[in-house]
Amino acid sequence: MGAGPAGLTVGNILRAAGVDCLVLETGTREFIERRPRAGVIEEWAVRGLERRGLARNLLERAQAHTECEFRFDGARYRFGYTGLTGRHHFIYPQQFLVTDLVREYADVRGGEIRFGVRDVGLHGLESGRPSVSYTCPGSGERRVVEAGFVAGCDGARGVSRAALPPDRVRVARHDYGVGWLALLAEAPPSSDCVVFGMHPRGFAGHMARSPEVTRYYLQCPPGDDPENWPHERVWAELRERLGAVGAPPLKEGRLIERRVLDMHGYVVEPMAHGRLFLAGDAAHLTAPIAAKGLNLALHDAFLLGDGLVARLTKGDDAGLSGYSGTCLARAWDYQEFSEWLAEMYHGTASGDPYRAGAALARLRRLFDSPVAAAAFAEQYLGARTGG
Ligand code: RFL
Repeated sequence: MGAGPAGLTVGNILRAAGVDCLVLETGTREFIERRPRAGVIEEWAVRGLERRGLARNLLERAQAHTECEFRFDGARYRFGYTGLTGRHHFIYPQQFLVTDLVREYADVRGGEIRFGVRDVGLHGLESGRPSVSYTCPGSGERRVVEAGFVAGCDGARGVSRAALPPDRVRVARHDYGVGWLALLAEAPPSSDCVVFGMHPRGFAGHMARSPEVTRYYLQCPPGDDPENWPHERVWAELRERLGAVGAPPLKEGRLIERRVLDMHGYVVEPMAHGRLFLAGDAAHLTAPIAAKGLNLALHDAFLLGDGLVARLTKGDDAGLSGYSGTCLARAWDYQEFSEWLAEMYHGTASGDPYRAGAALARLRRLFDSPVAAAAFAEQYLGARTGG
C-alpha cells in the first residue's frame, strides 16, 4: 500500500525476485512523480539502491555534498564532514527518485500499480490470507485483493497504521513546539552547500535541490498561515536570518511552494502485526530537521523487501521476524539526533536566555572539539551500513 519511496522499493525488490505483487496508491502517477519533498540521501542508502539496480539515474544526476555551513552571531562556520568521515551526501529530489522507481517497477520489471484508489481497507491480518479492499477510480467498483502479506507503506496519512490493534502497539509522539515554513524557490542555490542559520528571530535553512530550484525553511509559530508569508516578507526574513559577514547575497526567485509544517515526530512499536508490516512514514515520522525520513523509509524497504523474498522463495523467516526490532533501532537513533539538532536550531530564538546560551555552546563545541565534530559528522551522515 503506497507508491512512495518505501512501497516502490519493496515492490521493485519483490519483482526482481519474481514475486507477484500489487501496489495500491491513492494519488495519480502524475501527482506522485511531481510531489517535491526530500532531497538529501545518505551514502549507504544510495549504495543499497545501487545494489538492487535502482540508482542508475541517481548516480548520473545527483550532486555530492561534502560540507555544510552554520551561520550564527553574524559569522559563517564551514563544517567539512567528508574530511572527517570519508562519506558524503547525495542531493537528488525525491520526486526524481520516485519517478525512477515507478518506471523500473512498472515499465521494466512488469509490476502492477493501481493509481487513484479510494477507501482502502485491510482485513484478516491475523489470518494466513489477509486482504485489502478498495474502490476503483472512475467506475466506483469495489474490489478485494487477497495476498500473502501486506506492506503498509502508505505514509503519515495512510490507513495501515490504524489497522494495528491499539492494545498491542505503542505510539510515541514528540512535538517540537515550532513550525517551519517550507519553501521552494525557482532560483539557483545561493551556496554550494546546505546552510543553517541560527538567529534570534528564528532558524532558517537553505538546501539545494537542483540547479534551478532551492528549498528554504523559516521557523514560524506552529499553525501559522502561509498567507502571512508573502514574497517580500519571506525574502526579507531569509536575508536577515541567513545574513553573515562575507556571505554572498541570496539568489531570489518565485516561490513555488509555501507550506507550514508543525514539527513533530512519532514512532510506532512494533512495526508489524500478523501479516501486516509497516514501513517508512507509516511507522515513524521524523520532522525534516535532520533530513532523515526518506533515508529511514529506504532502510525499512530494503529489510522488508529482502525479508519477504527470503520467506517466499526459501522459507527463511529470519529477516521478517527481526524486521521490526532492527528498523526501530535505527528509527530511534535518527529521532534522537533530530531532537538534539532541533534544540541547537531553535534554542537561540526560544526567548529563554538559558536555552539560547546552551544552544550556542552546542554549536561552538562543533568547531572547538574534534571529538564533538566527529560525533556530529557521524550522525549527520547517518549509518555506515544498512543498505
Ligand atoms: P510517502 O512518500 O508519504 O508515500 C506514501 C504513499 O502512500 C500513498 N497513500 C496511500 N496509498 C494507498 N492507500 C492509502 N490508504 C494511502 N494513503 C496514502 C500516498 O499518496 C503516498 O504516495 O511515504 P514513504 O514511502 O514512507 O516515504 C517517506 C518520505 O516521503 C519522507 O520521510 C520524506 O519526504 C521526509 N523528508 C525528508 N527526508 C529525508 O530523508 N531527507 C530530506 O531532505 C527530507 N526533506 C521531507 C523533507 C519531508 C517533507 N515534508 C513532507 C514534510 C522535506 C519536506 C518538506
